[in-house]
Amino acid sequence: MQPFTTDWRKRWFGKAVAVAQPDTTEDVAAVVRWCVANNVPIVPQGGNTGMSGASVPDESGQALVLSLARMNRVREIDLPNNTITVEAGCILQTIQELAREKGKLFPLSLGAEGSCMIGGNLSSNAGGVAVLRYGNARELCLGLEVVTAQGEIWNGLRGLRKDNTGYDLRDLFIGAEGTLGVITAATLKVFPLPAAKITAWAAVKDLHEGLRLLALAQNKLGASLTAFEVLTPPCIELLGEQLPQLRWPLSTRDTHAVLIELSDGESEANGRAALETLLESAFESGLVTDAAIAANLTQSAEFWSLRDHMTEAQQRAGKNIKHDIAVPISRTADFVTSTNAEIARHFPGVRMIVFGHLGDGNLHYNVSPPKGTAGEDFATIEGAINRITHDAVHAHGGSVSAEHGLGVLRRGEAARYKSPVELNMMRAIKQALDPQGIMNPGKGLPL
Ligand code: FAD
Ligand code: 2HG
Ligand code: ZN
Repeated sequence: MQPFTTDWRKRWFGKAVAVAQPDTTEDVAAVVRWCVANNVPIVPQGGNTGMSGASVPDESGQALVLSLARMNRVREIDLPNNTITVEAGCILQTIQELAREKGKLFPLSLGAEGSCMIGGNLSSNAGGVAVLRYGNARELCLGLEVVTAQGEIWNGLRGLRKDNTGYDLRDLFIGAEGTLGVITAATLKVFPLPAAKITAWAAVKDLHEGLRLLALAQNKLGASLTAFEVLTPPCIELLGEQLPQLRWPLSTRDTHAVLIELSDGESEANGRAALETLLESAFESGLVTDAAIAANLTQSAEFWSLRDHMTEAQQRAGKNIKHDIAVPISRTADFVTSTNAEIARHFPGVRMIVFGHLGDGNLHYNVSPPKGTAGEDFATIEGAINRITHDAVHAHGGSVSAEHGLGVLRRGEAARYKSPVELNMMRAIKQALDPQGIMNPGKGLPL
């Protein structure tokens, strides 16, 4: 059972009464009805790659893990409707490949795509690196099939882009972290496959300049701009230390670096010309000090690999404190400058490993121990660092959980900044849909 009771970060070690792996919706419903009758809490689980401890049971050993891994069939491909309907246990990468085989793009893309599952992506409303252009998991889903907390089956697998027939139940289950019901299948949007994707790294002086480059890129590239990711200088230093085999393509490591990806519907040449024009203009105005455009797909994969290895580089450097924050894009640079200074004042020497989805205003505002130490004292300072960070996020009009969900990690922090009105409405929803409190207790907002 151990792989089902321990999370990906090896931070939470739970116990379960059993692990169930049903392979049909009817069997999921039967398992849920058995849990209702016997008052056994249910922890739905997909790929178990979540970062907030939402997908594993607590230490009581009373909950049942409901793994959707065996529900991995493709139900329908409707190309004229630009939709595919798949079961919750389909691995994200398999869905991307399926879409590609059909000449389409399923754009949800994140580091765990080889093992996370679409039910988990939807339940945590995953983001990733293509949100800027295509939106997060919520925006890619048109319909759901759900087993309710009473063990009934709701077939809401509608492939409609317009449907105003009542409250949007689908959107309640998306991002609910398994606290309202079990997603068993989903109808997903697919898009035209771009003719080419071109990738570049560009060096900018600081995050303010990064934001000016984002505005320029949006103006010049419009909808072709698909990713705009940032690494701050300590991230690049950390990559060099921990993963020296990864080649850094810019002349200096002492820089902020932006990874830009452009998708072109027409041709490689067209896309390349557009990206070159953007970078030329950024050079001329002094915005960009150095840049490298990937010459081919292999090099593009190398560029992405640097970005994708940030989590691993941090793991190798010892204990770390993660913050998955969002602020309005316009306020990201101010937030980082002032909060870095505040943390440095209280905890001199800690390394601010700030990176992520600048184009969405979502940064992984992570903290690693001072160079040469392994962060033995991190458990004792985590609360104080969280307080500084999340108070600053709140003061900047932001969110303490942008894409990783609340799980057990952020439930208290999120509740701290919610108004009683908002919490009461959410409490009413939880009570209406899961009156017995059987679905993933102890995860998400404490309602
Ligand atoms: P799990 O971890 O199994 O579950 C996540 C939540 O969903 C839990 O609350 C669980 O109870 C619930 N759940 C799972 N399946 C169901 C279901 N069928 N019905 C109801 N509830 C369900 N996340 C991002 O958003 N963006 C990133 O860029 C990103 N990068 C990552 C990189 C790495 C290397 C790793 C390890 C993780 C990353 N993540 C990222 C976090 C994580 O991969 C995603 O949140 C992913 O969407 C979780 O999917 P999963 O199948 O592993 O879900
Ligand atoms: C990413 O964007 C993921 O790479 C993981 O969301 C972030 O490791 C992290 O903190
Ligand atoms: Zn992320």
